[in-house]
Amino acid sequence: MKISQRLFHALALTCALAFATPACADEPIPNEKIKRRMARIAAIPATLQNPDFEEKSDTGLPSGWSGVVHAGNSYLVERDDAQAFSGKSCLSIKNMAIPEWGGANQVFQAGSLAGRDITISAQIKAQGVTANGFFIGLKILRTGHELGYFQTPDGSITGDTEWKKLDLSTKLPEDATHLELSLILHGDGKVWVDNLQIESR
Ligand SMILES: [Ca+2]
Repeated sequence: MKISQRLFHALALTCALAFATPACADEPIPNEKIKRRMARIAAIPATLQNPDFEEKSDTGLPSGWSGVVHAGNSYLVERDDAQAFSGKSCLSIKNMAIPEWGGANQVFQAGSLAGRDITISAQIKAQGVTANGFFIGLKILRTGHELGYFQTPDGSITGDTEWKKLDLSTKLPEDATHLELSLILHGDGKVWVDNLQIESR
């Protein structure tokens, strides 16, 4: 596993455990804690939300998406109304001169995708992007336990590019319950992301 993959993998695992940490066998858990944990799991959407980034939230992010950054204000992650590939809006991720990675992610239920071959694709535009560049990451979960992690190769999107399709294919295990999809810029520069799609067969 490369360094960038290890760094991001550590963060992604932390995010996963935040929504469904397994109970310790010898440690009683207060009812309120269990209720909060169950409420977090119940709130996870059934399908990928806002894949074309058209809907905006109060935070400036596209609704349904959360910002994830390596440190502080190192990356500006927001909905962009000026550069859409499809519709009127897209997601933009801009480095603010502080390393080293940032972007957006979303957890949703695996549902009918479990056990199937899937391909996740997105359109990406880049400006001044340095290595390792932009990647799509996918973590496969079974309610708090990680079953696998995949991402597009380092160097797939660097430099300056017009809209270009990037995709990630894998077979999901039958017992997958949730998926965590991440759109991450690891390096300097700015990317725009749009027209995210998940195909299954
Ligand atoms: Ca769009």
